[in-house]
Amino acid sequence: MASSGTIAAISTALGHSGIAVVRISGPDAVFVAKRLLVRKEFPEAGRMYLTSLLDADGKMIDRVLAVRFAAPKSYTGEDVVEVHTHGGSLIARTCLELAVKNGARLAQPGEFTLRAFLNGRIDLAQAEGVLGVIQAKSSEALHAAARTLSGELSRKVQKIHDEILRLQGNLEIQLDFPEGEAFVGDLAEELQSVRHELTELESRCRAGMLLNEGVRAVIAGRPNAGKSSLMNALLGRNRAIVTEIPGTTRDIIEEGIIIGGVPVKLMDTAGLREADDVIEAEGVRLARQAVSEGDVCLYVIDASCGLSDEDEEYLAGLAGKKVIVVLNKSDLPCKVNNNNIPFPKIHVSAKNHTGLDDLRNMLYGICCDDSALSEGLNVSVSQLEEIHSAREAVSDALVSVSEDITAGLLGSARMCLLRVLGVDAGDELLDSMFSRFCVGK
Ligand SMILES: Nc1nc2c(ncn2[C@@H]2O[C@H](COP(=O)(O)OP(=O)(O)OP(=O)(O)O)[C@@H](O)[C@H]2O)c(=O)[nH]1
Ligand SMILES: [Mg+2]
Repeated sequence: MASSGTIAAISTALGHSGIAVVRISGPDAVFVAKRLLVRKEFPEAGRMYLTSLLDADGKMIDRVLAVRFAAPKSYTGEDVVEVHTHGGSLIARTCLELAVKNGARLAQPGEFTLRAFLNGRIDLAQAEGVLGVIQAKSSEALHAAARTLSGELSRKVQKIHDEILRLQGNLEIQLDFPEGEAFVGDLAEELQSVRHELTELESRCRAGMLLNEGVRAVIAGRPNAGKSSLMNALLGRNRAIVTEIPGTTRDIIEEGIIIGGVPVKLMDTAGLREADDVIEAEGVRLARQAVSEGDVCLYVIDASCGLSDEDEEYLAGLAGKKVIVVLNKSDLPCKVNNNNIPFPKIHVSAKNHTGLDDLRNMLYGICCDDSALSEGLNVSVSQLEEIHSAREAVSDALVSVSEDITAGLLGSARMCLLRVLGVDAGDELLDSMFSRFCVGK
């Protein structure tokens, strides 16, 4: 993923707003900016100057603030000029067009952050933190991303890497000079401590992943059990249609809620039954698919009718999955014998909104309770896989039968950790990483 020349983009969201920021970065950033602005000099880097933005005919179109950051002390590590126009997509777009007319080119998604990485301002772990901060859906997720952005993950990874390097170095000296001094310290003990650090790091990263990705909770059950009513009650608004006619919901309806900082995607589905109607039958197929792909199933039963044979049959097919059986309509007399149900169960009334807090707590306990949540670190899926592989390699090293195999395993553990930081990252990895960013970041 090569990146050269001077790039420009609108770094704020388009639309009516107080201000909009157009960012220009690269060797000609100052030259380009001078062509658009009345002010022709920026004597002091990092200082904002009030000036005017001129259109192609030299007519003033906005009063703006401009600031220059001199390489290497800028976000990208290059010369950067930011022009802060008044909000409104036309002004910002015109400013961007003028920058392009005067020598800049439009930036690709994430290209400013890519340059920050290529110029050594941040490593790949921190770049993931940048993305995490932008995309955070809860304050817990924001804290996890900020920890990664500030370099906490990078420092931890680097420290473990250096420890492994030292152990590998000692082992290799021993292999090369067997008659020399024996290994200083207990290798097994040191490897166990490294594995412990990697285990702890992996669980913090998994917690960070949970805060970002969240869980998919699929609401399923027989027609008329009250699935859509439960969806609406959990959301606190009437999103899904509720009627007394069985087979009301056809398509899957998705909405997000946050429980304890973890985003939970609720999915209301069509009632499970043998349907003659083609549309309903398709809805039932989608419902079954959603349950099998979801992280947890909230299986709703109309407790005032009792547990049907179909319910029992369906629940039996869910063995091994995370399931909460929601005994709905608890405002009416209950006809369910609780002993027949092989999953955690809870009484609620979607109509009267009772039992919902207990349901949320149970959902959190089953899917989101992670002691590392408050220490979560933001990572990408591939970075988490690398940390996991590093841990596996160290575990294998602990039981390896020969010293050169141990040294080789420690070498691969180190490579995994270096890839988390983006050392020697190839174009493919950088492409997949930075294409997830928005334009202007
Ligand atoms: N008494 C009582 N009635 C409820 C409760 N929850 C839902 N109902 C009623 O049960 C009927 C069906 O509710 P829905 O939420 O549409 O049921 P559903 O499971 O989504 O049904 P389908 O979409 O047809 O599969 C409606 O008449 C609701 O008012 C409850 O807690 N108590
Ligand atoms: Mg429904």
